[in-house]
Amino acid sequence: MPTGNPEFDNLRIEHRGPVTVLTVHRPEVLNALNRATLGELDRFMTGFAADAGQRALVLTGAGDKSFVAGADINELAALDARGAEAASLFGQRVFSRLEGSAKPVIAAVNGYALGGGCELSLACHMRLASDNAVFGLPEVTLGIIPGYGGTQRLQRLVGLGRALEITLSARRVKADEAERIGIVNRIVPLPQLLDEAVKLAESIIKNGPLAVSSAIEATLLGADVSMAAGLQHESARFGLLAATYDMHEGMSAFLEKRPAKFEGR
Ligand code: CO8
Repeated sequence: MPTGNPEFDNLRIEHRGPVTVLTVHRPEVLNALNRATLGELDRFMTGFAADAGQRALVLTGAGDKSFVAGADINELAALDARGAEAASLFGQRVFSRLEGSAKPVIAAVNGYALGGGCELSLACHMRLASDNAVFGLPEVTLGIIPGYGGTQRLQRLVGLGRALEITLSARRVKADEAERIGIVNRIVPLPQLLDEAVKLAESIIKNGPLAVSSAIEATLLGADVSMAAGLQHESARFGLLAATYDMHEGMSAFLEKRPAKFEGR
C-alpha cells in the first residue's frame, strides 16, 4: 500500500523492492496538478535520483477513475501572462526531469489523463494504460494550449497529423485507440495495472543499470538530433560501456551460462 510521507502532502510513495510506486494523491480534484504538487514532484525526483536502492519509477494516480485530470484549473484561472509563462516553464522543467531520468520511468495510466495529466504521462519513458484510460489535450477548450510539453511530445509519439488532430479538436482518446496509435505501450485491466507496471520495471532493472541508462539517453537524444549525430552518440556510449565491469560481467555470465550479477560500474 502506498503510504503517506511527512515530506509530501499530495504524493504517496511505496517501495516495492527496488521499484518506487509514486501516486499523485489529490482525489478530490481527480489528482489535478497544482503548483504545490509539481514542487513536490520536483523534490521527489531529487531524492529518487540520489537513491541507489531505487532503480525504477512507476507513476500513477490515486483511485480508479483518474490518473491526473490536468493542471489545476483553479490556479490556471488566476494566472496573468507573466505568471502563466513561468508556470509553464516550471512544469516543463519538472516533467523534463522525469523524461531525463537515468532510471526507467513508467506511467501506469489508471483513468483520465487529460491536459497536464496527459502531458505528464507523455514525459514518462513508457505508458501502460488501464482499459478505462482516457487521454486528451482539452486545453484549447479553455482558451489555452498544452503548456507542459504536450505540443512537442505527442507529435513525437503519434506523428504530426494525429497530434494536431488530437490537440486542435480536444477530443478524448480512449485506451484502445491510444494503444493503436502508439500513445500507450499496452492496455492492462485496471485491477492488474500497477502489478504489470512493476513487473515491466523489474524486467528492465534486472539488466545492467549503466546499459539501461545509456539506452534511455541515446534513444531520447535520437528524437531530437540528426541521424548522424544520434549514431555518433550511440558509438561513443557503446565505447564507454565497453570499459565497465558490467560489460565484462554480462559477457562472462553468458559464456559461462550463469545469470549476470551487475554492479552498476
Ligand atoms: N482542475 C481542478 N479541478 C478539477 C480538475 C482540474 N483539472 N479536473 C477535475 N476537477 C475537479 C472537479 O471540478 C470536481 O470538483 P467538485 O467535486 O468540487 O465539483 C472534481 O474534480 C470531480 O470532477 P467532476 O465532477 O468533473 O468528475 P466527472 O467524472 O464528471 O468528470 C472529467 C471528469 C471529465 C475529468 C472532468 O472533471 C474534467 O473535464 N476535468 C477537467 C479536465 C481538463 O480540462 N484538464 C485540462 C486542464 S488544463 C491543463 O491541464 C493545462 C496544462 C498546461 C499548463 C501549463 C501552464 C501552467
